[in-house]
Amino acid sequence: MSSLPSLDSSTATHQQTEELARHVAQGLNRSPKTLSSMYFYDDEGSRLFQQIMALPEYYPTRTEYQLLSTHSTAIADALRAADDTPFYLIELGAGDGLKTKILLRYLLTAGIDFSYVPVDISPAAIEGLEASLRVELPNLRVEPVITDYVSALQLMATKPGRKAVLFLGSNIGNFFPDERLDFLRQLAQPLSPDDRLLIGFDLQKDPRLIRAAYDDAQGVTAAFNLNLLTRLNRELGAEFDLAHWRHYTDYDPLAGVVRSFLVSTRAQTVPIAALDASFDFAAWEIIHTENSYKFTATQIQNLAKEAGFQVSNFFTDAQEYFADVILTP
Ligand code: AVI
Repeated sequence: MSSLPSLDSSTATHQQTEELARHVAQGLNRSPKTLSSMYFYDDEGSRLFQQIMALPEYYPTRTEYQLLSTHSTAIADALRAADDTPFYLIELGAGDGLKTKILLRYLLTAGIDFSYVPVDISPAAIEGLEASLRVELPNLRVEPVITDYVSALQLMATKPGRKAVLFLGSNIGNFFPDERLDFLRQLAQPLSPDDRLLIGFDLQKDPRLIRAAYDDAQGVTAAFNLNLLTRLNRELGAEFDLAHWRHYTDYDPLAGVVRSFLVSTRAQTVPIAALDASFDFAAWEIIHTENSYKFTATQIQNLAKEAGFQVSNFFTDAQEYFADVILTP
């Protein structure tokens, strides 16, 4: 099997900085001001997210881990081809691959012929994952790609052969509803009827439990949110003074979404050198930085249908906190 084309990291970095600058200029000129959670994941943000996933309040990761452990045989069997055609197991937003290793181990032990293609925007995350796979699963064929989801989708279209795509961890919840549908439709395009898509969805549950997961007692989620400003300071020459910004989050059970904000604790003006501009913030003005949508089973069914998929398997945990759903184009 051929490798995916590798990206030149210096070009990618330059392009990414320009994209970031464009995004920040747009977002901070809106009302209310916004910045996309896509930019949380520099190396420090990815490191903080690893810590979030181990927090007592952050139930999604351990729930999905248990779910995948419990149903590993059924899930792996639903992902592989009935006639055992070799396939690419492509993971969007692979991170540390902790949960995926459950499936990888099962597929390797069963002697299934596949290559693992982890895709992540963070070079450090991919390097760490590759290093751990070399030690833990030395026989696994790995073809890592450092890029964002959109480029990954374009790369995927160039891949011949059968594909099983993983999109775990409720990353789908971070899209706005229209972007989510658009993304799933784009994802459906390069897939053939024999391919599979496994998506993780965080389910609607006790609002207090959801809220706590995004406002942990140790303040790791706050550091994760505030790190976005540190990134803008470093990459765009911004002058955010973190002493005057706060993390705030809330769950809206009507809309089924956790919204996270950075709150300006006083009136301030922040210069951003790369934009040759300054931005004014009133006292207690917010920057909306993240949406984390939570779903019902019916919403998942409807979304899949609208995007051109059928739900072929719906796996959930005993408490019905989380669902891993296998979709067929
Ligand atoms: C990556 N994503 C699914 C996480 C979530 O739960 O929305 C990101 C996160 N933000 C705050 N905590 C975790």
